[in-house]
Amino acid sequence: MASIKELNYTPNVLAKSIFKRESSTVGLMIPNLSNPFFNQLASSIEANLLKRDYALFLCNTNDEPEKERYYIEQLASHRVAGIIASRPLCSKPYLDAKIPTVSFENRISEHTPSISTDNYRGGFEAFDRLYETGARRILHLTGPDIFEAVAERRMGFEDAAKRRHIVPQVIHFEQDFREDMLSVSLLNSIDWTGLDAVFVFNDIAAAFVIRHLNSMKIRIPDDIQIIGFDNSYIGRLLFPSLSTFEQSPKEIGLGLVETLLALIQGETEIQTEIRFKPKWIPRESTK
Ligand code: XLF
Repeated sequence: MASIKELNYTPNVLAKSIFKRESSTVGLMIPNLSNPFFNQLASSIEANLLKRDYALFLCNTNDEPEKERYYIEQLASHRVAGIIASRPLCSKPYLDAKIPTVSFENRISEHTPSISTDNYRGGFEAFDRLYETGARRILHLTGPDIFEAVAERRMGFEDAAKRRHIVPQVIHFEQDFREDMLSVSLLNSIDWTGLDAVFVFNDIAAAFVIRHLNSMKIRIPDDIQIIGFDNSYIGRLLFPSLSTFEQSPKEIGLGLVETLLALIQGETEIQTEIRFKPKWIPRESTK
């Protein structure tokens, strides 16, 4: 102990991990750092890992499979103990790397544990809630279908509409929200005057819609009601504040970390699909 103090010794974690063939670092793939939901999810995962003495290697994949493949190689060469892949867009590279992995949303394989929200149910309920307030001309602004959660929200929404004999309008954003979308906007091409309500695939995209409607002096919720998805903190900062469905980063982050650590420890009885219930959060943007 005296020598450790005197020499100001710190262990060489890298050397130790080469010797043990594994480190106490976990790789976290985040698909979009501009989206507040993913900030909150990353914070929750980091806090849960820290409590268990694991450090984080953060990889911003930008929803690009190329970057994802690059990071999988990096993580493998750093001998990470495991990977948490959010919204992964490739699967073979994860399976080839043979590192314990869990995903948030998009499934990597039927054996790779995955955690998500019951998105179908959220989409279904979003339609019903709007319908019950009298809205009939309803638009769904959805995202790319390669995001499984988003496709499920759309399917739930469309099935609920079909049950009421309504054909909703559906418009696709080509990607999750990015800052460059502020300049060239798909929103300019939509005829908002013919609508009673909009269900937007996530809160950050809904924030973008609220900003646009405010600039056009369209009153929310009197002229158009809006529902988002996530319950990320941005919904409370907006005016009017956003009604939404909550998927809890706390619950999801804890679930991802516990499942990954169980995998790392070699447990065999691991649930491969965990779904959390979305929770309705009514605020000012709906009636
Ligand atoms: O992938 C979906 C789309 O966006 C994810 O759950 C999110 O709602 C996060 O904002």
